Amino acid sequence: MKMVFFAMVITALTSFAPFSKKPMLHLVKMKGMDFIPKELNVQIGDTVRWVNESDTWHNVIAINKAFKSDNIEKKGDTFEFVFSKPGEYKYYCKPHRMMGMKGTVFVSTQTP
Ligand SMILES: [Cu+2]
Repeated sequence: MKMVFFAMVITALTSFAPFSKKPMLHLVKMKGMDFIPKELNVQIGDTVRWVNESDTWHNVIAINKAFKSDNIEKKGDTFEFVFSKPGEYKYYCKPHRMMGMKGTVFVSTQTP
């Protein structure tokens, strides 16, 4: 009897949850003159955190102007962006763009 009750509670909680999945946090390392990984697949509501793991400064600028970081000065400094719209977000690091420091975040809608 107790088991049935708990099963019902869990079912109720699950069906009233606003999201079909929990938002996730994705990390992109800025190392050398590269974003690692260069391409990333996320879902709406997910956060991407860029982490400076080098001894020079970087920044993160979306070509479609969706986001633009300040200078991410030193090792351990980060920049975060929450993706709320689907699409393809190409971005680059301004001082190292010519050296190929570019990346893309692909944002897909949630599957029900
Ligand atoms: Cu850079």
